[in-house]
Amino acid sequence: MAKQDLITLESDDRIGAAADRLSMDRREFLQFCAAMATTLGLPQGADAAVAEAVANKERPSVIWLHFQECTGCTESMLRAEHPTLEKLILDVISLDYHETLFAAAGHQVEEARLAAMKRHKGKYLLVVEGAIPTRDGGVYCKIGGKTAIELLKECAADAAAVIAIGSCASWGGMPSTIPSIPGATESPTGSSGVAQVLGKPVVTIPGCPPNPYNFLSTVVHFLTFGKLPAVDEKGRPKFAYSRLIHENCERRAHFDAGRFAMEFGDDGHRKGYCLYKLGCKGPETYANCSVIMFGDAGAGTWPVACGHPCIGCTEEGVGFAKPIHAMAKMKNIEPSVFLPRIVEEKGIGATLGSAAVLAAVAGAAAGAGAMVAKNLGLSHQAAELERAKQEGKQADETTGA
Ligand code: FSX
Ligand code: SF4
Ligand code: F3S
Repeated sequence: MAKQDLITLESDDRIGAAADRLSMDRREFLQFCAAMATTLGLPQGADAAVAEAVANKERPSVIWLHFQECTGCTESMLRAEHPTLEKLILDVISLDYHETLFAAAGHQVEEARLAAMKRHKGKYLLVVEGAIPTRDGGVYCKIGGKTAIELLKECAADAAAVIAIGSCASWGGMPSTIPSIPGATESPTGSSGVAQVLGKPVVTIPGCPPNPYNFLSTVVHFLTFGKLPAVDEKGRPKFAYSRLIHENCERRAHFDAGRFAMEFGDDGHRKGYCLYKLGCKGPETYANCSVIMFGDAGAGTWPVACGHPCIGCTEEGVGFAKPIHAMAKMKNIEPSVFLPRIVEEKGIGATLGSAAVLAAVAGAAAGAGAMVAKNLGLSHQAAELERAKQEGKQADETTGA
């Protein structure tokens, strides 16, 4: 048998074993690896490298700290499917310390943390969830007699890499909100992000809560390439945070056509019009919610699809800083090339050409693009009819007819 065949067989065995461990069949496992490779924006063929890395039995040790937060980050991870966090914990990473998920408490878990840090010195991943209170020497959050500042510095010293998960750990998030009382310039406890406290950049996965797949993909990148993915100036992985939500939003064609919901529950809101005038921060928020949706709760589940404006939860200076109803600053006014164009002559609907581009990009079945165009055209016609009716009514009232 040729050497090449032996290698293939060996890796086939490993992939089969990894699929078994994750309670998937081979096909599902390879689909999961391909999805991770696509999310990471890796070139064609990289799914094989991802599969090899995930199949590898050498699991990186992870120490997960909790500080000022609501535990929503862990909760959103627990809701992830393909694989579930439970599988991820047991089979892809070795979770050696996690305060929420550990059955043990007190001295036992502190010993587990110290033992894991010693055993995996220089090799473990440190994941931090929650903000760090820095005011008054950090007395507002203590675990095992140590302040959050002390714990963070102690655990970060020998970590291979540090990941700040959630907006709280990324820059302070919700706990860092400045109260609206005269003279207040910071949060009552001085809540800060991991990078601020450590004085060096770390990878951040903001969101309140963050999308579990962005964390999973970051870990898979670490497994595949032995390093964390490329990040922007705020430490956010570029594969997930380099596009504005507004660029790929399903309501974008309505924005371009000037069709807005003006009040919650009004006609435009019920028809799925753009939420900009209700305070949607999609135009100034970098995240991939409009592309990969959120978790696995079902189709179309992300804030805007559910009818709520994006509050900019991934964006420092926007989420928890700007009032929810305040209108967003437009960062990019170029029309999206991925969505059907509403033509200038007062929007009779998307052109078939642009709809075909949409269908091709979305990988939709033949004819889907035309359906999108048709539906947008129909909803526009319905709105125009309604408007004409209202105008007719108003004219009648004015003339007393
Ligand atoms: Fe913060 Fe995560 Fe929001 Fe909550 O823990 S990002 S408050 S979802 O839990 O840190
Ligand atoms: Fe979507 Fe919000 Fe942009 Fe409207 S303003 S298109 S709802 S992201
Ligand atoms: Fe957050 Fe806006 Fe996405 S509120 S979850 S960044 S749509």
